[in-house]
Amino acid sequence: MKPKSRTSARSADKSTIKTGAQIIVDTLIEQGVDTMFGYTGGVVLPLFDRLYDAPIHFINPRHEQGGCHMADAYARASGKVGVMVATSGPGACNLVTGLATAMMDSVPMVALTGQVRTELIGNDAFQEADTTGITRPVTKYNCIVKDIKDLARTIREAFHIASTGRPGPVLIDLPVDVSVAKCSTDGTTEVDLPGYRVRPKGHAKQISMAAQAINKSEQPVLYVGGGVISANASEELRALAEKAHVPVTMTLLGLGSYDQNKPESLDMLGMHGTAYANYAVQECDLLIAVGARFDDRVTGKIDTFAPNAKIIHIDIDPASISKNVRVDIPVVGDAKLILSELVKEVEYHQRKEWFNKIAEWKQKFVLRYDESSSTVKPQYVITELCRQTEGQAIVTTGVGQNQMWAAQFYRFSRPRQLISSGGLGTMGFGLPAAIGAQIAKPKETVIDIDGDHSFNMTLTELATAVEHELPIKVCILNNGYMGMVRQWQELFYGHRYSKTYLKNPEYEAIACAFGAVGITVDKKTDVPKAIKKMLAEKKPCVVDFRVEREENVWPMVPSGKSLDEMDGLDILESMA
Ligand SMILES: Cc1ncc(C[n+]2csc(CCOP(=O)(O)OP(=O)(O)O)c2C)c(N)n1
Ligand SMILES: [Mg+2]
Repeated sequence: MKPKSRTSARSADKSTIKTGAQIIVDTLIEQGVDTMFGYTGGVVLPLFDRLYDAPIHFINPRHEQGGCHMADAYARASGKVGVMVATSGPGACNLVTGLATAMMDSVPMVALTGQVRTELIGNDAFQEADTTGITRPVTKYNCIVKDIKDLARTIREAFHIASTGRPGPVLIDLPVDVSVAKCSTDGTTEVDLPGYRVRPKGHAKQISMAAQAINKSEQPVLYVGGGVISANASEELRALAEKAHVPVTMTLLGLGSYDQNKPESLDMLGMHGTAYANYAVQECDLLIAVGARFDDRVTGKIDTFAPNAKIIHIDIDPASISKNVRVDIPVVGDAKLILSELVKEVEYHQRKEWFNKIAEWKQKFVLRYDESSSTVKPQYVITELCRQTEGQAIVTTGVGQNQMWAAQFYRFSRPRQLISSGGLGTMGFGLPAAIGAQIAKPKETVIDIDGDHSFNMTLTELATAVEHELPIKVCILNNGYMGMVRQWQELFYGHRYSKTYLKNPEYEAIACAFGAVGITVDKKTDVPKAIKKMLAEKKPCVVDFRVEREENVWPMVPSGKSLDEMDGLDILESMA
């Protein structure tokens, strides 16, 4: 539904005549955009002409999907809105995966797409696609601007909608005649959307009820998702966990919201989470969910999820309350504001028995791998990466085993440090995400921990990294397989590895051909020095780690099982 909008009265003296393309560029700059990603084409020529000398750092990907992931990761790393522009038809269609990725992970983005002239819409014109129709389910809001008078206001609204409430991608479709039309602008910058109101302040009574429940609880657990990171609420989370003395477990997207080196951290929960997090959730008497959405990879079998717990759910999105799991105390609003109110009302309790029990689980079920093996273990590569970067790098990932091992074996201590496609699980996200993150954070070390087949999907973006002289690092955990799918085939399909082995290229040669640095590692003893060399490189650097081919990710909650029905604990224990 299109939100209704009112703009404040125009002041005639400030008016100037501009083309639509100029209005777009000026409004982007007014919204604070200094960096954007995009790919050109026929109907966006007027806009690209205005971008020619605009004070905006422009990054051209080699494929629009890559550009969309770059804008997404730029947003995740910086906290700003990511901006992507593409042409009509094929350009717009190539954004779909990137928009769906951002939508599932609640990332603020504005995508601008060119469209054929308004009078041609519906005529099957050259490069016409029904972009708003195609992208409606993968955007928080989208619209087409058919009248230049609505242009500036619509762009402002897009930024407002993308970045407030539960953030998400917004797409604006721009017919080329609107870009070349002229109109006077009035200097108005306010956004007023009566149909779209965000209520950041939580209900005081609900907050008090939550505080009382925490004070009464003997076995509480904080279950924290990416919402805490997007709300910039990590400080408030730390204050609550420490003051009330509550252990914290995080989702994949929540990693970094709480320092994993702190004693209250239970690390990640869920399908490939730690046994101590999963047991704690199953045995807790109070589950405090913050900015998390009870995804099936987290809950396992819903009917038996946290069976003894009263549930508090703090979330900005009222639609996610009691959506998957019934909640006892909902608190709708901004996590930062609500947590800071909650901190005032909670008391410190020692909860000795609970913390003792957790300490036992933590000791017994440490995440392990076979350190005595002579082959290159993927977990060893990540452990060594974490050691040499002192746990301070920004890590992006592919999807599959590489992603789960990155989540398990790198230790995240601050928000916006792990950038991964959680909800959609988009293979090919890692490399463009590393580029977007490096552009947002030029001084930081950015490492893409990738899978061979994930990397294959968007490796053309190495050209973008080389062109912009970005010192990104790509660590391919090259097991030759679509490892995560192979793992499921091994465990649930009798070792029938149907179509999960494909021949890979020589990544070192590929990197060199693009003008990046390539390194191949097939000996365990070469891992530390290869990582050292990679970290010292100024050019983009790709390291092809030939890892153990049939290593599995443990523990694992098989699909449809309860969180405490984990496979592989015996295997982990046998490595102690
Ligand atoms: C675009 C896309 N296609 C298919 C899948 C399904 N899928 C999930 S993991 C995976 C295998 C990933 O292989 P690789 O990147 O080599 O990672 P590994 O598991 O071996 O670490 C596949 C095919 C997906 N997540 N995304
Ligand atoms: Mg693989």
